[in-house]
Amino acid sequence: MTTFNMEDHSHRRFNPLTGDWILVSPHRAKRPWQGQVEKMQETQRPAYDPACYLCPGNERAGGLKNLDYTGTFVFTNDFSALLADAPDGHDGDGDLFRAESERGICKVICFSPRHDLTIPEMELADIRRVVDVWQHEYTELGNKDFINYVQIFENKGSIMGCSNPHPHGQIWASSLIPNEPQKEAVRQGEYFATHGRTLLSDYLARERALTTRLLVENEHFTALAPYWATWPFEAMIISRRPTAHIGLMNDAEKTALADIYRRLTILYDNLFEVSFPYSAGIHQAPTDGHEHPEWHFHLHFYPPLLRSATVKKFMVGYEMLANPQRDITPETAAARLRALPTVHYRQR
Ligand code: H2U
Ligand code: ZN
Repeated sequence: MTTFNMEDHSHRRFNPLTGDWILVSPHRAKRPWQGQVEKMQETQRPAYDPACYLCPGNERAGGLKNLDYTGTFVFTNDFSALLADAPDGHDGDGDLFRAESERGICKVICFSPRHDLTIPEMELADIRRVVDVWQHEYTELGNKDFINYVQIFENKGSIMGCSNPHPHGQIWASSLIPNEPQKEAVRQGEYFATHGRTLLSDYLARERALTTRLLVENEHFTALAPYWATWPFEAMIISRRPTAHIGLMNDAEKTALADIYRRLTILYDNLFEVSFPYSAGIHQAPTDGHEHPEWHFHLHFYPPLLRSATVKKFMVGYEMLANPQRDITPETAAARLRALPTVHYRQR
C-alpha cells in the first residue's frame, strides 16, 4: 500500500467555518482536456455609456436620475429583494410548513463614475472611498433597530449573472441573519467559547507559518486560498487583527483593505488575462446590538472560472446531490496565482 498524500489521493476536507465537507480529487486534474481554452475577446468599454443605468447623470428604471457623481454613488435598489415595510406575520402550522415575514433594505453602490473600470484597474485612493462607503453603510444600516445583519457583496461578470459591467456592488440588510453567516456565527461562537480566541486568528497563524496557501499580504490583511476551498480559485481575505466588523477599522486598516482587494483582483485578472468574474463579499458581525468577540472580519471570493477565460466550473451532479468536489487543489491554485505578475495585464 502506498501512503496517503494530499497531492495524489482523493480525500475530503472540512470547512470549520460552516461545518461542511468538500471532496478533493487531485488525481483528476491530470486527466486530458479537449475542451476550449481560447482567450476571450474583450471589447474596450467607453468611460461613459449613455445607455448605462449606473453612469453619472443617467436615468434608471423607474425614472429616477443618478447624481452627477465623481467618486462613489449609493442609491436604494429600484428592485429591492427586501422591503422595509413588509408587515410582521407568518404562515404554516409548525414542523412542515414554515414561513415568516422578512424586512430589509437593499442598496446599490457605484464604485466609480468610470464605466470602463473595475476594482483591479482603479486607483488605490478611489477603492479606499469604496471601503469608506462600506463602513458608513454597515454602521448606518446596522444602527436601525429592525436591521440585524448587513451583507455587503460584489457580483462581477455576466457569467455570474451580473447585469451591468459598470463597477458596482450591493448591500442587502435584513432583520434576520441569512444562512451562510448564521452557520459561521455558530461555528465561530463554539470555537471562541472553547479557545478564547477567534477561529480565524488561529487559522491565520497556522496558514502564515505554512505559507503554501498564501496569496498576498499587507500590514493588516492576508489573502489566501482556504484549505477547504470549493471553487477552483476561491480566496479569502482575513484581517490580522481579530476585528468583528468594518465599523471598528481605523484609517490604516481601511487603506490596507482597499490595497489587498486591489492586489488580489489584479492576480485574478492576470490569471487568464480577462476581467475575472466572481461573487465576493464581507462576512462580519451581526448588527443585533450585542458585542461579537467571536466574529472575525473576512471576505470570501467565489470565482467560477476553471481553466480558461470561458470554461467555468459547474456545481452540478454530485455537487448538487451529495457534496461539492474539486480537482485542482487549493495549494496548486495558490501557487499559480502567486506566480502571476503583480501589475495588471492591461497596464503592462
Ligand atoms: P447586478 O449587476 O448583480 O445584476 O445588480 C444590479 C442591481 O441593480 C440589481 O439588483 C438594480 C437591480 O435590481 N437596478 C436598479 O436598482 N435600478 C436600475 O435601474 C437597474 C438595476
Ligand atoms: Zn464567511
